[in-house]
Amino acid sequence: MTHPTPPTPEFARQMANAIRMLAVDAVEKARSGHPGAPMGMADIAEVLWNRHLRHNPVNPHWPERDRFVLSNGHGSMLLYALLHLTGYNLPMSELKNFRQLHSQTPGHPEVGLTPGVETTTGPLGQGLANAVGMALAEKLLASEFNRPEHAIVDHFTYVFMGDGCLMEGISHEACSLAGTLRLSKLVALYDDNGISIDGHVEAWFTDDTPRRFEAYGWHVIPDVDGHEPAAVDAAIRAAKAQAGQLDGKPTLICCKTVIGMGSPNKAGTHDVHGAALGAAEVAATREALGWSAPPFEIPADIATAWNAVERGQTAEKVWRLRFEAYRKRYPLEAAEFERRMAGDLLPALAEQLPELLAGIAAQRAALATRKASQNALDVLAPLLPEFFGGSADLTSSNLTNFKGCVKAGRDAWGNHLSYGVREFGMAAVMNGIALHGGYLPYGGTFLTFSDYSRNAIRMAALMKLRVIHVFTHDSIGLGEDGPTHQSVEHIPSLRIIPNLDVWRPADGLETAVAWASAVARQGGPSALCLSRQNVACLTDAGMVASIRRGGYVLSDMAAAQVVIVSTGSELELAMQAQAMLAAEGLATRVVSMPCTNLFDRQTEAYREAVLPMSLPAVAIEAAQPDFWRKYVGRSGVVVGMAGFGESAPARDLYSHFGITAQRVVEAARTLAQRRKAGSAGSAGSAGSAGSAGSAGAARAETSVHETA
Ligand SMILES: Cc1ncc(C[n+]2csc(CCOP(=O)(O)OP(=O)(O)O)c2C)c(N)n1
Repeated sequence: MTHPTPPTPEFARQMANAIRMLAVDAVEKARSGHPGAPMGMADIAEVLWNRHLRHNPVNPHWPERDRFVLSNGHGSMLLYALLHLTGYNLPMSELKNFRQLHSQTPGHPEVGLTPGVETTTGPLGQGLANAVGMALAEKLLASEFNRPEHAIVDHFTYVFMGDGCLMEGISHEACSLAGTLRLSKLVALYDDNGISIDGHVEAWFTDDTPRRFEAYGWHVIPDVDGHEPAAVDAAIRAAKAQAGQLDGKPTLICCKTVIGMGSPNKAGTHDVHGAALGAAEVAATREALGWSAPPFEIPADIATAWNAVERGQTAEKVWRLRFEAYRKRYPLEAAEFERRMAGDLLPALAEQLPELLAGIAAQRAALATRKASQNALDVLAPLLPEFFGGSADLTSSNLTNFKGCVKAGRDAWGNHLSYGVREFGMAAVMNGIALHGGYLPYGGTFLTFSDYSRNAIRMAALMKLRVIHVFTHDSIGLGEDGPTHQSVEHIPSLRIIPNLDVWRPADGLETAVAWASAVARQGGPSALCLSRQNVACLTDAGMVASIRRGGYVLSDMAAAQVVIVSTGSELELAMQAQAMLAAEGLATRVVSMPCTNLFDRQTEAYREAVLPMSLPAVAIEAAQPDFWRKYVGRSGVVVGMAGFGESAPARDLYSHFGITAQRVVEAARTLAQRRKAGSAGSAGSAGSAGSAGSAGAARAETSVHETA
């Protein structure tokens, strides 16, 4: 969508000034925000958005649009100004409402909230990694769906970024991968203004960025004057030319800019990075830019020049014609492309799932849940052509590959990628893939290293992305690798990320249901925490519906006195404890809780039916214990890990740390005795207080039962 007639240099400057003044005035009105980056990048933005970016403001979801990512998300007013000016449904009233409650112009861009925002940015470096994921998705889709003379997928991903994004380690992970994979339709424009929050960056950031990116295998265009539209335009053209080359590379355009360009007294200083200019400086800026329009008013000729609605509609129409020609020739592929971009699942998956799960349940094998996960993948993958799996260099440990999967590489389409040892990069790239559409990304690493990727997991949850994390080696049960690799706090700490479903399945069927639920979940990510070691088979085909509720009664006894709650590899300890207690004459109920987040979304009546307030409870999980207080109460008992693990065989570690059926038995005994004493007391004093009252009395006491 190259603009038919590029504006004159003077008019181009005025178009850029429209961005500058919208940013200045919005930040001034909000008394907070970041005017510096929008003012400094306004000229670059004019060239990219006005002359190159192929987008349709009235259909922000057009699949063939170029993607644009503002990785330096603090410069959000740059994006809001562009969206408003080019004709997205973002009226001036929203710009006036910058950073206010429920506005469409939050402090940092948020996908799903503002039309035209492709990803939520703000945590520096991640937008860049998202862009790598988008460019990867584009490349994969193109090789999967394009046919000779029918290029229905052929668009660019552009990303703006500042010094902050490049200082962040994730930029290394993502850009190194992008270079290796030769993502030649990725174009990064670096706002090289030499300023970050603490001041001039020479004291903390002296990388030779062009050489760094050359070493990654990028095409680098150094020393572009970011205030010289012709130079920026030439650089973008050169970047786009890469796409047509056999050995094309991603492009980095290094633009020298002045932060806060246009502000006579603050340009080039860190004062303009993240604070309103102040009334006097705003007036001086207006004067210096020759901008006489009042705040939030755009002169008609400039507004008209910016408006991209007609061009966008034409571009989409041209593509739709191309797509219809493709449909005529390749009707199945066209339908599949539409389904994939819509994110719908194949109807056959839902139809065949019950039978597939029954087949898995019938196997009744004692397997590590990581292996059960691979088995589930083998079964599900033929019905999920959108699967795009991977691992951060642990494929043979995470078992994220499946029968018939194809290794993705630089020159070849595939549906399983070795991301290399780049956990954070992998997680943020997966977010970019999900945002682009067309694939359902999942990736594996050891659960302990979820800390490396944590902020990208959080961003997936915030963005409501369907991304699946496969976290294996989920406890001391991994054994000899020792405490560096043994998760203790990770499961509970992941559970508290809003909108993340954390599964810790106990056996093959629970693992398969976890996969099916994660795949069907449209509004957020899931994490599957899986064992390295073998676990017993405890469920049967009749339990599928229960497992789907996240928590359920696995084994009940008449007149149960105590509930034993557990997850994952410890569920068999709970079952052993139940048998041992039964032998003593103490009846218990075992509750399996593979996904607490999902259980919490069930009705109160269901939750009460599974975990009655009237019964004392013991929880057992080889993890930090505090999380379980919300289910067992203050008077309940949690058998868990209070500190780090040790290096030893798993069996020795379980007994050393007291993660044993015996501990559960002791705890249950104590609770049952207390309950008995409590109900005798309450019956004596209150007559008909009943079991709920006695449970209340039992829960008033605290019994902490943790391992040393
Ligand atoms: C991961 C992360 N760390 C810290 C911040 C806070 N922060 C916002 S902007 C910024 C400085 C960025 O400098 P630069 O990219 O050069 O932006 P400019 O000053 O050019 O606007 C920092 C540290 C953040 N948003 N994300």
